[in-house]
Amino acid sequence: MHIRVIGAPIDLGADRRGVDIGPSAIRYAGLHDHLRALGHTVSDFGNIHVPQPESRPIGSPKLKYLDPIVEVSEELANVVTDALKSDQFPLILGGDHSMALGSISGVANVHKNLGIIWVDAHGDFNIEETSPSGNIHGMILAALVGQGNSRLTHIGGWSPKLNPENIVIVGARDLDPGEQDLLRKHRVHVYTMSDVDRYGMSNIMSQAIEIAGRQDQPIHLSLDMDSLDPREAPGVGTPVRGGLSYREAHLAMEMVSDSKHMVSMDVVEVNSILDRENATARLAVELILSALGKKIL
Ligand code: HAR
Ligand code: MN
Ligand code: MN
Ligand code: MN
Repeated sequence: MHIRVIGAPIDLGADRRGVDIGPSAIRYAGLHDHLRALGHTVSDFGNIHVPQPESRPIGSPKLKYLDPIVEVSEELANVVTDALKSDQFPLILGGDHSMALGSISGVANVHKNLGIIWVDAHGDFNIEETSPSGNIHGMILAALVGQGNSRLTHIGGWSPKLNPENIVIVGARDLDPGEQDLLRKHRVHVYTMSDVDRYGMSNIMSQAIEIAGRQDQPIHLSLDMDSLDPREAPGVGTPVRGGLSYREAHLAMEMVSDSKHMVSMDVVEVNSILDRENATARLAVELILSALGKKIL
């Protein structure tokens, strides 16, 4: 496979600085060499341009940095669409999870019935009215199904990008009250950590792939590193205890790889200021490799 690495050093969607270093930290952990050792060809677009938060007004406290986030999303969507049209696999490195608005909008330009596997401690299904923080990284999935502020929902001039019934969230353990109502109302499939405990990751991922990939639908995988337990992934902006174990996360990636449905992937929320000796970025590389075909034997 030809993998197109795209850096999206965006930290406008969250409150804590440090995720803007994420793309460099993941590259520095040896991403390209490891991907080539797996047999892939790799090219690197570099990073898309993201304005520094200090250089732009924050705007409404209910939708912080809306203007620059929309600008960055438009650009990222175009870069991702171009990669897919050139038969390349887009691997987008964040940045906070607001970057998935651009990446998934770009994939949806090419794949009309797109399934999503969203591995995350959070639902990222808030709208302005339900968000406790005004941070746009917590609103991305809602925006992609057409809910919330129209500038977020209409990247590329159209909406909705996703059918909520094609979305599966895995690893959830921190959902806001209004967000829970929205997830139920839109019938998003949510597998909580409690579900992972009860049924095991193997069963959960079989179901997730069956839902997101039904009728041979392509799947976009969005991996938020805060899905992992903070003991494994300390370098994230919003750690939540009780997350995925090292092996659970690898198994999830391996099963997505084996499904052969994945057409694009993003890896987000690596916060290098909070990380310890690049451990979270190194783990991100390991998980990317499992998602892209690495086998133990
Ligand atoms: N749900 C909270 C909010 O909307 C926290 C969201 C934190 N999100 C992430 N991405 N780190 O998953 O503000
Ligand atoms: Mn997230
Ligand atoms: Mn998260
Ligand atoms: Mn199939």
